[in-house]
Amino acid sequence: MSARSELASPAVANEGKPRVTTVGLIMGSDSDWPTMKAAAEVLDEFGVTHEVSVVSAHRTPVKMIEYGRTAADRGLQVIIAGAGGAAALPGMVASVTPLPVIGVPVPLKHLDGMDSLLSIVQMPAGIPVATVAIGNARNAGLLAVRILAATDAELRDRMVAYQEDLEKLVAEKEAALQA
Ligand code: RP5
Repeated sequence: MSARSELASPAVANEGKPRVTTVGLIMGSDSDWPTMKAAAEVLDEFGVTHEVSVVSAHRTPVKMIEYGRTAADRGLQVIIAGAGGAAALPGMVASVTPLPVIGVPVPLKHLDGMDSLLSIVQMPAGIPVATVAIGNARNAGLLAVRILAATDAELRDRMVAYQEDLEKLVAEKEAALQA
């Protein structure tokens, strides 16, 4: 899906709005970026500021704990965490932050991302991670927007406009089929 695809958000009027970083977008490796950038694109479309970091549960465990422990105090409100394979990052970060964490299973060369999905979704009771479909970082971005929109009327209006655009798109495609 392209950066400005047919499912892209409506033009958002975020000019002049305060720029406060609200979403932390992290991934286990820079190799996850081709998948994870779709989340960043959605946040940009909705005018939601974000920071991007490479934080590995296995290769940089101390950095990961530090990131999770300080995230809320630094002003973040939602964390999107993508990882592949033995994808411990979303769950481990969720264990050290009170913030909502959205997990993105990144598909690797083997197992079609099922390993990533199961590693992220099978959390023990008490530590939730909202897991999106394999490779669907766009939905992770949209879910982050919805979480923020629960307490932000303007963002909610943008989400409603986006959903209306989706409905229109489906109607247009249906009309094209029937033409
Ligand atoms: C995971 O290992 C990362 O999230 C990535 O999906 C995977 C492979 O990392 P690289 O070997 O490409 O750096 O921790």
